Amino acid sequence: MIKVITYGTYDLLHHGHIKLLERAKALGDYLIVGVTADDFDKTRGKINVQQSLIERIEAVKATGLADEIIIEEYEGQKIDDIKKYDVDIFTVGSDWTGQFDYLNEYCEVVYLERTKGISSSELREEKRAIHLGLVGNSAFLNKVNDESEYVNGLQITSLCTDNLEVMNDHLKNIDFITNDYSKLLANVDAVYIRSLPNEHYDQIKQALNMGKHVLCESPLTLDEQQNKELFEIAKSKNLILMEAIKTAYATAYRRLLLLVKSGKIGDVISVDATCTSLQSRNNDWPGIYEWGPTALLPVLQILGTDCREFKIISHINRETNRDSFTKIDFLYDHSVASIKVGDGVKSEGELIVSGTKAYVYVPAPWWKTDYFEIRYENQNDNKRYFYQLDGEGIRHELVSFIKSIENNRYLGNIDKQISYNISMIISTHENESLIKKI
Ligand code: C2G
Repeated sequence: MIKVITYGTYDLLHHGHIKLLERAKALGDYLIVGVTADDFDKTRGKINVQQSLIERIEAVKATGLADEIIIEEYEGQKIDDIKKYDVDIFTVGSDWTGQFDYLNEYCEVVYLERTKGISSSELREEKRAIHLGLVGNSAFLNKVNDESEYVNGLQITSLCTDNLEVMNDHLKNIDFITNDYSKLLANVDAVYIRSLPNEHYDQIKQALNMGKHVLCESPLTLDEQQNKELFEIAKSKNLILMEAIKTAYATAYRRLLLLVKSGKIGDVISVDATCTSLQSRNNDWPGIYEWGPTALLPVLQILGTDCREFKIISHINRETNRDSFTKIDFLYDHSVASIKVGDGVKSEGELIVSGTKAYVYVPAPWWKTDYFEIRYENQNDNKRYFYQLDGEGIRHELVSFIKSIENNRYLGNIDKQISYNISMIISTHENESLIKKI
């Protein structure tokens, strides 16, 4: 019996895939199809896959062409599988010609002509792309525009800014540039807002009232009630309002949250997050805006939004009269937390989650990490985790926003309660009588 094996994502199964499977089957007597796992696809840069692994497996099964279906989960698995299943022939489409010649050491390698004129990514693009407008004066918009290139179903068509000189040529060449926010809104399906936090509420509200979906940098508002009001408006209009904190979309950060919540380190007693920088150019806004939401994220996502009390201490820069360093200590029923954020002060940007069995250590810059450790009393038990992160999480955040719009339901990684809490804590910082100054 000649055993053949082939692999693929098989997203939105189409006739190109089926013709490949038919010809693969014809090469032997028994066909094994390896369908790629979501994580493996992400690791190899396929971040726009529309269907779940189960849906993709079911679609391949329904063709009746596969005698066996396995899941491809890691780099190099093909060699393991060829040995494990005693495979005679490995085959794949000609778009991969040469990429798998190394498998000749284990079995025959056959590249089958790829079917022209059809691909999963074209099918994903076929749905009219969502037209996104960028709003703000920060050079960060250049990064968002560049990251959008990796996202199927999204097209950045417009820019609303008063600061064109910080935008790169790529951004300067988009279809529509204005400094009139209403004109931009008339031109797009959705907006990404990275303006000053005290502008967010009005800009989000105006966008929602014009029927536009909103992705806005955190804090969404400087007032908890306004935050709740905006989510109510979005809900009533069946629109997506999503808070942008790119860390929430970094795979390593997501995985460490899941491990902590699964009890891997025992009961969590303390969460300590530090984020600092010297290079922020926003000298006209409080330092806590720069890093506060990011540093708050693990505290609120691990310990919750119902702390008993919290205390804010800020170092005020006498020249700029703005906070260059803020420490917030939290007291929960059975745990504590502390964040240190500096915009004008440098410190070690690490995240430590302390537990009764072990602790999570994320080295600086933890907020865009691809790596973390779980450390035990006996160092031999320490475990290290690595999850590739391309684009600091921005492209994954954009994919999540687009998928939420396409599926007409919120699929983001930051729940509303967290968003409310960030606004509440930041607004407390605004109230000078409630904070201590050094
Ligand atoms: N294919 C084809 N014609 C197309 C599209 C795809 O012959 N128009 C083939 C691909 O060459 C591949 C299989 O169908 O052999 C599945 O394609 P994808 O789902 O796009 O997956 P891909 O990432 O190309 O799979 O490690 C090997 C990869 O997993 C191959």
